[in-house]
Amino acid sequence: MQRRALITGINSQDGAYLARLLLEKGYEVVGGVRVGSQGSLWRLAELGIADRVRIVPVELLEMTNLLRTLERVQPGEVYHLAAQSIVGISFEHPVYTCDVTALGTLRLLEAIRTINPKIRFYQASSSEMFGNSEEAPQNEVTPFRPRSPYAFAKLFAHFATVNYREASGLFAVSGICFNHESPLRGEEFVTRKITMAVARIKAGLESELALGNLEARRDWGYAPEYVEAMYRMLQQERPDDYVIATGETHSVQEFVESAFAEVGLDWRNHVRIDPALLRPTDVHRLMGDATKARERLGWSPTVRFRDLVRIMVTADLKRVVG
Ligand code: NDP
Ligand code: GDR
Repeated sequence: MQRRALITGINSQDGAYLARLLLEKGYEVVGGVRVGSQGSLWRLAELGIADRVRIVPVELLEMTNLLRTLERVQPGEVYHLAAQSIVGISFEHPVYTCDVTALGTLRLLEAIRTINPKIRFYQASSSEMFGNSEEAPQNEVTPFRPRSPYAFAKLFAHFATVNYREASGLFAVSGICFNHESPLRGEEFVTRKITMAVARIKAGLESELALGNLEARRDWGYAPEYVEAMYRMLQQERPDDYVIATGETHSVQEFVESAFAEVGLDWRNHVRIDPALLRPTDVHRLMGDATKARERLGWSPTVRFRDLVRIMVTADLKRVVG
């Protein structure tokens, strides 16, 4: 029988790559889009799969909608990617962020327990939960020190997932993913903001890029590889939690330098620091240890930092210049 997966947040970067992966594996893919979504299905269209995904309404703020959707779709697997995922915005909208990202996950877990506790559940947890960790690299047993409403909302969702696994016996896994990027990354996030600006500056359409904290360090991987790990987590015999990361850390400034260098420009002539883009509390340095994923899931990343920058700059140049 054909396997059926429901992806919440099908409009997301990860939703698009995961949908493509699952279609390649022969799944029927059902994608959740929230009511009044501001996004569109452009990412699915760009991957050429928009007409192969069935779209259903998924609104994390609405419990009855989640119950009805699960009842109608009857998925074997739920990949829960939908969230208010923009860290900076979460400081301005902490209650909304927690309603969507923390309580939304709890509503979905509760809906699964009610409709069909056999459904396998993937929670999109985040390296932001580590915050300013004193340990590096961070792995599955590193203590969490969240530094934003987004991070503490994700921490709630993470522990809800763990508890539904332990208390209700759900096959519920939490993938603690470090930053992963691609040409489908939203421009709200720093990497894509940079590569899009580099392309536009190279094309002579603009000359300046305003950024906040250049010193923050992140462990940046390539999104198509990360969705493979999500899939593998749900195919295991037993549910568990996994860190997904490259093990390398680079500063925002290094990303800027590399991206401008790709097109033969000196970043110092174009980048301006805008204090309004600094966060009240930021995470200084993240670097993940994905040993468990390598050993148990057979997962390890191949796209490294320079490759990632090149892939993203090349794609944005093509978009802008043609
Ligand atoms: P995006 O930011 O690209 O997309 C978030 C998705 O959530 C969008 O489809 C959005 O819909 C949807 N959404 C927002 N609010 C609601 C709501 N109330 N009800 C239903 N859907 C809603 O996500 P990414 O692809 O970057 O990430 C996927 C998931 O993984 C997110 O949960 C993110 O927090 C998490 N994560 C991401 C990492 C990364 O580096 N990319 C790393 C670690 C975790 P709309 O289009 O309508 O806005
Ligand atoms: P992050 O990603 O907060 O790690 O969350 P983001 O790209 O937004 O920021 C990374 C670092 O860059 C600094 N920065 C800027 N960030 C943005 N967005 N815009 C700027 O102009 C800018 N200038 C500097 C930030 O201060 C920060 O230190 C992402 C999201 O996908 C989350 O949903 C996910 O959980 C984590 O990655 C892992």
